Formats: sequence, C-alpha cells, structure tokens
Amino acid sequence: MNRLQQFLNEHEQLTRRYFLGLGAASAAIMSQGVPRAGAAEPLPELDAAIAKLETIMTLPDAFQDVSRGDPIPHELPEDRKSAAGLTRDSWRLEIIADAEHPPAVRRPMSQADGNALDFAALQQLAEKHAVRFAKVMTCLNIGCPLGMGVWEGVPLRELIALARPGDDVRRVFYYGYHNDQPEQMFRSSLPMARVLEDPFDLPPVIACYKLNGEWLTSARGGPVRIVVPEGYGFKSIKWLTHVVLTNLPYANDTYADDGNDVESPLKSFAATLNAPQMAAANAPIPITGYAQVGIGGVSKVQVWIQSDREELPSGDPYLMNAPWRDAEILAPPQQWGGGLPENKIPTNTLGFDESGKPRTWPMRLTKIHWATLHPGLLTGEYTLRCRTIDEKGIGQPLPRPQRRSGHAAIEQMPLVVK
Ligand SMILES: Nc1nc2c(c(=O)[nH]1)N[C@H]1C(S)=C(S)[C@@H](COP(=O)(O)O)O[C@H]1N2
Ligand SMILES: [Mo]
Repeated sequence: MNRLQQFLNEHEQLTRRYFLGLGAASAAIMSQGVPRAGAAEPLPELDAAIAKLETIMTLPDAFQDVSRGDPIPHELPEDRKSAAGLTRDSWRLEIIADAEHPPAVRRPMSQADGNALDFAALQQLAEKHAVRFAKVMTCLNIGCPLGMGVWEGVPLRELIALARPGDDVRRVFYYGYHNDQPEQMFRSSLPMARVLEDPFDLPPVIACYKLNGEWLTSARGGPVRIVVPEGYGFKSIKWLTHVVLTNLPYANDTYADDGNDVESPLKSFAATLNAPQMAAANAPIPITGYAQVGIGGVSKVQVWIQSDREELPSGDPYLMNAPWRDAEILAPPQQWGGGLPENKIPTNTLGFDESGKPRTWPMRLTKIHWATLHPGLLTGEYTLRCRTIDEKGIGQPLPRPQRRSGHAAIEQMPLVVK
C-alpha cells in the first residue's frame, strides 16, 4: 500500500470532508477573480502534501530520545542492565523518606530491608488499577514533540500508599538509574496533592510499563518510567528506581537548575509539516501541519501569509490582530499507527469510547493534524505563519509566552511565489 492510500484509509472521513472543502475553496478563488487555472488541478499537490503526514501515534523506536548519562543507561549491555535493575526480572523500586527533610513514612520500602517493590508486585497492582491514556511527549527545551503514544501504568498513588505515608508528606521526588554517579542523577518532583488527586479531566500520574501495547523498551525508560500526563518530558523520569517522600515544600527538579519553569503544563502550538518554500503565482497553496494540544486545548488552527513588503502591525507583538485565516483541523484518524495492535486505540483508554473513538477532539495533551488550501497569491516574497487558538479563544503564544515555560512562539516560514 502506498503512503497516500494508507493515509486516505486512515483519514477516510476527513479526506471526504477535505475534498468537499476543496470545492468550496475553488469557488472562493473564482469569486475573488483569481484565474481558475491553478484551482482546476490542485489535487496532485494537495495529495502530495497530505501523503507526507505521519501517523498521529509514533512507533516506540521512532521517538526522539532525550537521555542523559555516561553511559546512557539504555545503551548498557544486557548483563549490566540486569545488575542495575533495568530489566523486568531485576527491577526494584524503593519508596523511602527524604533523609534531609523527612516526613513520617511508616513502611519504607527499600532494597536494604528487602521489601522494595518488584515487577511482579507492580503487575499485581496493575490487575486492579491499570490505566491508559494518550499523551504527546515533548521536551521543554526542544519544543517540538518527541513522539506520541498510549501510555499504560499504575497510578503512582497506589505505589506510595504501600509505604503508608504520614500527614507531613508535602512533595514527592523521584529519579531513575544513573550509573551510581550522583552528578548523573536526573530528578523530578510533584506536589503530593497532584499525585493523590487528578485535576479535572486529567489522567493520573503513573508508573508506566507499556507504550502502545508493548512493554516499555529500555530506550523509552523501561522497565518502568513515570509519566505525568500534563507535564513536559522532564517530569517523566525513565528507568525509575526511587520515589522519595519529602517534607520539602518546593520543587527540586534537575530542570530547575537549567533555568526552566518546572511547574509549567504543556502549551498549545501549531507547526507546519508540509509548507512549500516555492509556489506558483495565482495557484492555491496546499499546507499541512500538526498542533500540540496543551492544557488550554485547541479550538482553531490559523494561517497567515504576509507579503514581506508589508510591515508587521505595530503595538501588536503577538500578532493578535493579523488577518489570520482558519485552517481545517483534521478529524481523528481511523488508523492511529504507532504499532498499536490493529492500528486501534486499546479498549479502556481514558478519553476514548468503547469503539476507540476520542470523546473529545482535539483531545488535550495529544497531537492533531491540520490542512488548508490557501488561495493563490501574486508573485513576491512572503512569510507563512501558523498558530493555535485555545479553548478560551486565546491565540498562541499567549497566555504563556515565556520560553522557559515551554515553546509556543509562532512559527515563521519563508515562501516565494513565482
Ligand atoms: N532518568 C532519566 N529520565 C529522563 C531523562 C533523563 O535524561 N534521564 N530525560 C528527560 C527528558 S528531559 C525528556 S524530554 C524525556 C524524553 O523522553 P523520551 O526519551 O522517551 O522521548 O525523558 C525524561 N526522562
Ligand atoms: Mo527534556
């Protein structure tokens, strides 16, 4: 099956809608008095653009990897992985009190006491408590998604409950295997409140052992990693070995030392996937892209192609009042990719119905595709921009334009029309 055919199958409905929309776009072009020549045959270009869209879910091996360590833990040979607890058979999780700011922990679980949690015990908890949800993994520093998948695990609170925490636990910090070198430790943390209760419509923070229906690979942080649904990647610690309960009231994440806002939930933003750098004059321009759907949701994706002869509007640093045009948000795909069994969302995935359809779309904390056929332009040099509008009607990069809390800057692409 060629990629276009595959894509059309995956996006059956939206393609039908898309081609219907195309008719409307052609009509609009005519009514604007632009020659029909380009509008008569826009399909090959559009097909080419659409065919290049990747599936929404990512194969676990195709994720971009952000891993510190020398050597990087997932590159250790098998025997050393076993010795380090980086296999399902050898994995052990300690749940202990912070020695420097100790809260009451009535049943600490440690290797020394011989009662650390093993993988079999985690799977026992999974029988009763396992949850799955879709989430895009994005590095706060890099900005664009590393990959998207369905993550499965046991809510972290179920594990912590086994250690019988006292009233004075204020925060949970956690880290993974780091070659027994303190300076290599990569650490993250959460308020105890977030671990115990899920804010409206958010899945729980999990100790994750499966991605897209397969055991979590070593490269993705297996056998067990934390996944924080609304967090940037640095909150989702790989090769988990320690959960430390603390009376400390503030964050002590490794990413705080990098100057980042470590309490920032995922932002919404749009980016192009296939935008021509060169286009023929007076011919409609096919553009496709994706959007990351942050905590604020996405109600629209918009595109603006501005002639480079025009000045940027003054007193409008975030381009709120530019003549943006709505693009079409593509419907959820029929086939999700990512190596999911039968290309479908597994049953009992939070946010999806029994048949595997999303209950809301665009779904928060995931990735979507969009496409548009922009009316033809006159010869000249242009800048193509795209942005999301969140569910409150706020345009990217607002309401949180600060780079240190995650990428949301408006993308700009040069476009020459000849
Ligand atoms: N133990 C450990 N966990 C880690 C990291 C790390 O270096 N070590 N990198 C973090 C960062 S900064 C990101 S963005 C994500 C990347 O996840 P991925 O490699 O599965 O795409 O993992 C996080 N978890
Ligand atoms: Mo990251």
